[in-house]
Amino acid sequence: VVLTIALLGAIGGLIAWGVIATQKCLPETPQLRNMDWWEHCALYQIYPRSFKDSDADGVGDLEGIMQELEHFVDAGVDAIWMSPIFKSPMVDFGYDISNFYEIHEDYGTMEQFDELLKRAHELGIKLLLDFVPNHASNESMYFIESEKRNPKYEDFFIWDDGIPDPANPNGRPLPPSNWVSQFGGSAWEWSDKRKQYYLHQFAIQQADFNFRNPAVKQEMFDIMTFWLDRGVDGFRVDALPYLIEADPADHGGRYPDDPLSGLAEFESHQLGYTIPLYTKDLIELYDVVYEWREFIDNYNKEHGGDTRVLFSEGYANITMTMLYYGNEEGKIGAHFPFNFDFITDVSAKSNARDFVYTILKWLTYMPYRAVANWQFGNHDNNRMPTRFRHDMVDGLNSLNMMLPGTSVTYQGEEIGMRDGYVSWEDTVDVEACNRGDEDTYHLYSRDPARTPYHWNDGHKAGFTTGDTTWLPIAEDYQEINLAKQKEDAKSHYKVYQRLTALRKEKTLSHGEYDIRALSDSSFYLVRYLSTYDTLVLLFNVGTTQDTLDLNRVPYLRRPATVYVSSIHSSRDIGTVIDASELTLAPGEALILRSPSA
Ligand code: FRU
Ligand code: BDF
Ligand code: MG
Ligand code: MG
Ligand code: CA
Repeated sequence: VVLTIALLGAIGGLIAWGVIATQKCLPETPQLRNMDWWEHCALYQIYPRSFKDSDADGVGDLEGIMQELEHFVDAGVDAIWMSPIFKSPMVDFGYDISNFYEIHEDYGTMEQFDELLKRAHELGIKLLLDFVPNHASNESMYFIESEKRNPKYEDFFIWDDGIPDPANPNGRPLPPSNWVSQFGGSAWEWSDKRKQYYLHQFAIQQADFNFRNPAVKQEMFDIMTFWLDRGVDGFRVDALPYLIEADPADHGGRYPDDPLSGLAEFESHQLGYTIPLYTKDLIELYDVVYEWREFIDNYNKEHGGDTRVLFSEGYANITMTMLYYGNEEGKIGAHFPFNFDFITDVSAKSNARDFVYTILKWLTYMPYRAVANWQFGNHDNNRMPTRFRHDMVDGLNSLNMMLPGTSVTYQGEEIGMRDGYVSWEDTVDVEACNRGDEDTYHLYSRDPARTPYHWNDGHKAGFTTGDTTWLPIAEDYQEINLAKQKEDAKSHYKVYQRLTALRKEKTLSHGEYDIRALSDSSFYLVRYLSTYDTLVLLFNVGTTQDTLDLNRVPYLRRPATVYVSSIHSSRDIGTVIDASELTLAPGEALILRSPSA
């Protein structure tokens, strides 16, 4: 029974599967299966520090999110995941957790959290937390006790004596291996207290847990149980490729060096100097993910109610990414791994063929009956309109919402927020500070994607009533803000609202897809389902106008009508498209509705 439930939970809408049965004589309405909430929701990432500040300290907080919950109803968002809100010294703005069971004081109290969750649920919105299992702050009780060799915590982290230094036999040993941290510098840090090195794949203050210790694994179950018992709908699970490193037992008793990349531009302390063979994507980490899935499926079974989910995070090649879904032996992992292909594989330089290829890559490699997901940004990457072009915002949001599976929006994408300018003096991101200097920090900084949300054109963009903010407000807030976009006749936000409404149609939740480049500049995405309207996205991702031959678009019956268009399009909602020739301006996107083919 457990297995059946697990299987049912894992499977989702590879689209044909949405249709349980079609009658032999069309056009009769197909019988459609029920979808679980997470299989086709509009998911939204909140970066809590920058969403809304309620107490004028310049830092966003839970009360602020609570005040603005209606925004999600208005925008048509079904579910939210929040970057970490737990107690933290904020070296990596919450990804360095010192107490996994407490709310950070700048963000609020446990009572406020409970209230936020309750109100979100009253509004029909699911709320997911960010679960950060790879590491804990060096100020966590776990680390403090481990450093003291308290037997209960002694092996909670990856400790090693290091290698005797031939040049200095009585001095501090050399680091155990050449491993490089994600934020630059050696991944090993010396502890004077314990006279050993500990591993940190991220900042020095983020010590890597030892996942070969059963007590660590148990602690992770306890943390998840704690929040599930409070009622959360699941977790986004952080930094999974780094969960487990090579075991010295398999390498003659010492930590093996990662091979060198051979790239001359990197020095030994720089990320890129090595190839992460022993530090990333280790096959054993997937077993941990599969155990978590079993755990959450059991939790669902025991407690009933709506399905709680795991969405996994990690940048890896397609094969290692797909293993998060599960493996061919029938193990099941995350409900889905986040799809970062629109972030890593395409940019302003990409043409229509690159887009189609990137989309089909995910859909091709995805296991049978798995659920896809799409996103263009997050707190770690430059914002979507900056990475692509400003005139592509509506087309990219359309693509996100029209593809099969779940759409993921990063805070601000619904209004087309761009990167904010953050000077070196104002820079606070540990990655930028550690890897860069005054001249190079912009190559690494994640601050531009984390500047506060633009609510309106007033004081501090409506983010705070205080005089300072933890990161500057982006300079373009008077042009780009929610209040203005609600008033303007045409706006990114209004397009976004129409897109989330459109997602409710069965063609998008249950329909098949067809996608193809029409030229280097333009491609079509067709969604179709017997007896339901056909929906067609036409998108010119190029920088010159492009004339399309609509006879080449399958299932598109003309005349068709424009359901939504990019704000700079000359075709308004309701425009009838009859001719076979259609010219799209640079960046222009149209969604056409036509009767079922
Ligand atoms: C990756 C990330 C980063 C954070 C790191 C370590 O997406 O979430 O934001 O710095 O993992 O937790
Ligand atoms: C892995 C990674 C980056 C991300 C951030 C944290 O290197 O997850 O992709 O941009 O710097 O580390
Ligand atoms: Mg505040
Ligand atoms: Mg405060
Ligand atoms: Ca690790």
